[in-house]
Amino acid sequence: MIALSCFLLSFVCLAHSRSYYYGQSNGGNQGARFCYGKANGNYRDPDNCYGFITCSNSITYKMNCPSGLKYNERTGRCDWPQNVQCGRGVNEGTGCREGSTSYDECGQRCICVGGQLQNCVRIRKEFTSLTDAERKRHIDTILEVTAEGGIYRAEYEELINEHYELFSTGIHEKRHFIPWHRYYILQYENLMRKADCTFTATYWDWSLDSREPFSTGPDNVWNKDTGFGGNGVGTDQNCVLDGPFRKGAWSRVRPDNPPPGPDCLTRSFSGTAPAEADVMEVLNFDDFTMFEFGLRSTLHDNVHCQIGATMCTREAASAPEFFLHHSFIDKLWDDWQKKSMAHKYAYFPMVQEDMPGTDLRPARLIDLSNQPGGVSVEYEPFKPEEEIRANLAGLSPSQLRLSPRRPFTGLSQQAIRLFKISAADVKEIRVLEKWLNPNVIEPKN
Ligand SMILES: [Cu+2]
Repeated sequence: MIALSCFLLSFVCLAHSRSYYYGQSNGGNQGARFCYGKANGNYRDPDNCYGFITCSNSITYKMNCPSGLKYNERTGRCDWPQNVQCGRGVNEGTGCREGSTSYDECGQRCICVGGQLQNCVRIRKEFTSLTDAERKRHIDTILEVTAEGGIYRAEYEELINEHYELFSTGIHEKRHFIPWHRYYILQYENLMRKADCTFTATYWDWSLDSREPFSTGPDNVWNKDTGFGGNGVGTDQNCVLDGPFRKGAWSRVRPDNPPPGPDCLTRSFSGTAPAEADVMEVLNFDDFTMFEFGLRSTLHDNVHCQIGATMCTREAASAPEFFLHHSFIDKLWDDWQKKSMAHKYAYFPMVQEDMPGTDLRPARLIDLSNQPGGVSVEYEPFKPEEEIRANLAGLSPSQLRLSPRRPFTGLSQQAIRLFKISAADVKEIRVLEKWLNPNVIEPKN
């Protein structure tokens, strides 16, 4: 009722709304100087749809609309929200309760500070925890950005080929592997957000004991209707023939002078991914070198080549599922980092060498809440995974070793060749595999 009468008598109400000088610039280019050189009158607040800025004799006043109304630039008055187009990137948050958690229009989780949404965080979720509508939007954005002839295609190609070019320059070795790929996921996410600012990278937890990693059921990543499509078809060079990235419907990025192989996205599922208990055992290593080695070889390298085909070549990043897999690997680093400050800042501050293809030291990527560009990221825990972890959490290392788990398939020869793993490292990997699971399955190829 108050809002309605205010709407009808907006200028009367405006006289009652809170107003104050802009203090320090709050990160935008406005601030106390917003009104310098401007004619007296009302202006759109670049940071806030629920208010506006009044300039009077070059003095800046920030004004709030009556509760629930937004400032309509066209009429110069506060108006019903449905009549107002609030520009992208504009903070819609005023009206938020001080200290409360709110989401901005790009889906970032923010804190309300002084009527503004601040400390906004991108929340990366497990792909299968998304609703069907969210899955569709996620994949539609990927399709839009990757579309041949689309406005983002050139930038996308450049990003994908970067991984191909840099493949053997250290980005798959201890000193750069996890931070470089953390940065790479961020570049991918930033590109997708140009098409849809609500996009965040999603991860795929392949370790769920309750689910076959390569099933194509409606819950799974590999579903043709709500996911990334299924396995490649052997009689057609392992091309993927269903789902959004199927042959004929989607164009995979190839490098200049591509190595022999089909242009379609290919997959060749084989073996079984490590189980949740195996993942927990790797997370339980407190020594960075052991943790990183287990994460990179037994979890990362292995699953790359279990998806197989495109994902088991230097062109792996051209497979859309590359970012699902790497986001999970990145989440596992984050899980490990959360164990203590010593874990968080382990090893990388000592690497005095820029990451290949960047002018950033690996240490710049350590803090997920302060990524390059001031981006803050969090991985949302995945419920089924959390439950298993909670069940296993109370176990001592020896009890954990005895806890039942699905046997996984060991590292394949293809993976050993792709990642140029030395004979000495292969020996260590075999020991680790046996230690994680005495029933480790011998890989076929
Ligand atoms: Cu890689």
